[in-house]
Amino acid sequence: MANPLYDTLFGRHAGQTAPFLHLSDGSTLSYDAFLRLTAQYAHTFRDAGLAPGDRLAAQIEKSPQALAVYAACVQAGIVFLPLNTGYTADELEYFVTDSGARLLLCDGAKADALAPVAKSAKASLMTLNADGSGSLPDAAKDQPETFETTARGGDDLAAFLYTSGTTGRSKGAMLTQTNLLSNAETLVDYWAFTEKDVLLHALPIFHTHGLFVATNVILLAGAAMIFLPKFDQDKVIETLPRATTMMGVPTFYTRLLDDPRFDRALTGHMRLFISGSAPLLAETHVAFEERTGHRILERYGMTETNMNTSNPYEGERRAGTVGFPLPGVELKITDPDTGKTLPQGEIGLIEVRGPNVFKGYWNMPEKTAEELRSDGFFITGDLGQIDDQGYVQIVGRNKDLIISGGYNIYPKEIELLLDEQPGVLESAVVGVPHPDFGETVVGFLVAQKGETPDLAAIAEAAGTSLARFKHPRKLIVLDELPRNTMGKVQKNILRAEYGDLFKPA
Ligand code: MCA
Ligand code: AMP
Repeated sequence: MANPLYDTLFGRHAGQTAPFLHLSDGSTLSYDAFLRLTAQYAHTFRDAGLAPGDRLAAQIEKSPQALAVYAACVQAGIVFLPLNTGYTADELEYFVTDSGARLLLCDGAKADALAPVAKSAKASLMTLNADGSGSLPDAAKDQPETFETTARGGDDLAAFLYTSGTTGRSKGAMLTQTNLLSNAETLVDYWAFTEKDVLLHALPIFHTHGLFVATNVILLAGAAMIFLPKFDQDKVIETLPRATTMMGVPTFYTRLLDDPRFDRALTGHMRLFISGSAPLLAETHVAFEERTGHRILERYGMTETNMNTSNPYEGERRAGTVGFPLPGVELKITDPDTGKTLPQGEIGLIEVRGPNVFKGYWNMPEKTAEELRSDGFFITGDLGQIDDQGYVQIVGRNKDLIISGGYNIYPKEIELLLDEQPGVLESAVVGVPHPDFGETVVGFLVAQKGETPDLAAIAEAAGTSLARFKHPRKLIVLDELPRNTMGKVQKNILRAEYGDLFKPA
């Protein structure tokens, strides 16, 4: 095939009038209409000077047009780099510069703020608004509705997704056509998706979960999506009767369980609920089954690897586990110090190998070598064990990471900002349990001698440089940080001591 990812996910739907997207305003977009728009965008990008292999960075709201940008990149061989819509201009500058993006696509409302970012990165700037208007659609509207698909191989890059590092800079995970396609093929099969499915899609489309897991699976199955701009409880409950399946982060399911309208009658027709991106508490799994009769299917993945494991579709879905390694994915538990495989049942680092595992970090050969072994095994940084029946359980993380509502937050990034604030000597950022987000961010500060840090000013400083979801939900001044004899801050003590901060009364 000339371009395996495009041909398999998109191209083969050409001419199909079956619905691809059901939209919030009640309208429907067919596969054919979507692909015609895709071709127009592909022409526009090519006319803007983007060649195969160039990067296109996009910080755009979720819309059918935004999905067509992804499809157009695949069709024209451009590497798609989607960015969280919550990122500030400060955060964006790094991604655009580091990736060497040739084009930055943003919402019109952000164009003024991002023009200097594009300029300093020598990228051109185009806009695409949530309602489908903007300079991209203007330039695309008279373009031809077919495009000669650019030839690509399985090893060519399809996307960059940035993932933060425990220390230092974010890393651009390079994902190939084969990474994405092999995982979509496995998941369609494993979760029994067919063209009859209608997926309720309320996830953002700038991460693996909403873009590659949800969207690629639907495209490959030739199914349809109810495409909501975001997770809106009322809209989810209103549209659920027309869906057959839903994918979400645990926060989606805890929010739905808090709603009395979410009951057996509303969900009885559903085929499957899938959860991932963050741990689903066993109690949520149990409460969900009691309420609806459905057992949520939990799976486990990463930006660098797509999906690695899944509970079975037919067999027992076991609460508190992420199921079995997917077909084609090898998984082993290793000793964090020696790298040796541990006996079954012991806790160690989860390592995975397979066609799903990324190619490496963009321009970071040392980081790549630290995490991706020469034999192809990727060291996930998650701690886990395998039970006697083969179910994988994630028991912790060997990386300093907070997952809030499915978004990853690296404490180091926030600590660096807090440390710079007037009156602050040092800081430690930890995640504590949160009833809605699973975990949330708390910042601990030690004042410089004789100083009283202005907490309101610090919160404001966080506001201008960090995306809202990373902001500490509480700042607490301590006399000193707990440290072990080696001088290392003992975050586990802070987590234990302040674990009840957000516990419902
Ligand atoms: C929004 N806010 C958040 C978060 N989301 N704060 C902390 N953590 C969050 N995740 C902020 C909002 O800006 C707002 O700020 C306030 O919190 C509450 O707003 P709310 O309306 O409740 O937020 P929301 O719009 O409902 O968003 C919550 C959400 C959303 C629906 C859980 O975060 C979401 O869709 N998360 C999914 C993330 C995801 O797709 N992750 C997959 C990563 P203010 O109070 O100032 O108004 S891919 C991955 O992890 C791997 C590969 C995998 O395995 O899938
Ligand atoms: P990211 O790099 O943003 O894609 O986040 C990947 C991380 O999310 C993994 O390394 C895990 O720590 C976490 N994760 C994903 N799915 C699950 C799950 N089902 N249970 C627990 N943690 C998960």
